[in-house]
Amino acid sequence: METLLLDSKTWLLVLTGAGVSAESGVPTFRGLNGLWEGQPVESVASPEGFAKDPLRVWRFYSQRRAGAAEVSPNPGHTALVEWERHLGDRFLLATQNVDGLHRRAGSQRIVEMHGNLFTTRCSNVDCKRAPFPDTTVYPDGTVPGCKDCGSLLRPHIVWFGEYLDPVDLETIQGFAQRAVKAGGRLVFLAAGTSGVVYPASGMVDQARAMGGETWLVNLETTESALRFKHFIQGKSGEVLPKLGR
Ligand code: BJW
Repeated sequence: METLLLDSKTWLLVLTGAGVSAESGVPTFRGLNGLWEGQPVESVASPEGFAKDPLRVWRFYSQRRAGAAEVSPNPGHTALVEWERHLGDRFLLATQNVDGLHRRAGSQRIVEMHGNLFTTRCSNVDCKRAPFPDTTVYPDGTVPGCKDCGSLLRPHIVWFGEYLDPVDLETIQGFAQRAVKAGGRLVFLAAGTSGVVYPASGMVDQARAMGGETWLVNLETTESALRFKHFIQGKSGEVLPKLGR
């Protein structure tokens, strides 16, 4: 197996997806054919889905909360924590995962691009209430309300058709720009992601355009694998702990 040099010149930007949590027992998205209760995931992970049936959306997220609370980080998560300790501020983890497992493993230099399953916010954009930690598994048939304005509360998740937080995107872009400016060796590594959801799917092209080295670790060969220079096929929990040197 190829190995990835993590020396004093290396600036490592890692993108993770659902596959990294698969070995912990969290289902992937496209693995379920993008379906939940026989309906497309978009029907519960979109503003339109929430407007139409908030009870159903909270049932989906409450089930996910209950499932994620029961699982633990795996060796793939731990390997990333070790790389972060080794590289310090020359490391950044951008995750599409909302399950919180990277933080539970100990990752600190992390951007949760698609939000966090255990954070709730008010659905009223004019409400001043800030997003807040919330591990509640709401009983079926319940939709929580905002104590400040009475509007419905919603999961703090980036749904289909919603914009990612520009601060998060700037953090990621700023990291890559700092690497180039410092004359470092920019490495972009994606793990456990199908690479179909924008804007995360475009990160490999941006890294390549900036002269970065590109690596993909994935269980299956995906169409997006062609856009990476290095592709290692395997489980992230087995590959990542052996990859860095
Ligand atoms: C293993 C493994 C192991 C298994 N080891 N590997 C048409 C064209 C282009 C773009 C669009 C379009 N129509 C709409 C869009 C935009 C849309 C989009 O990209 N859609 C695509 C589906 C086409 N994107 C958006 O809407 C984003 N916002 C946006 O673009 O704003 C601008 C805009 C505004 C208005 C209109 C249009 C644009 C927001 C995206 C938010 C993503 N949200 C979700 C769901 C909510 C989160 C939640 O509830 O959890 O986030 S989608 C879902 O996919 C989830 C994931 O984070 C995301 C990525 O999936 P991921 O992580 O890659 O998982 P999988 O399952 O796809 O893949 C797992 C992989 O792991 C597989 O390859 C396995 O082989 C592998 N694997 N076990 C290693 N052990």
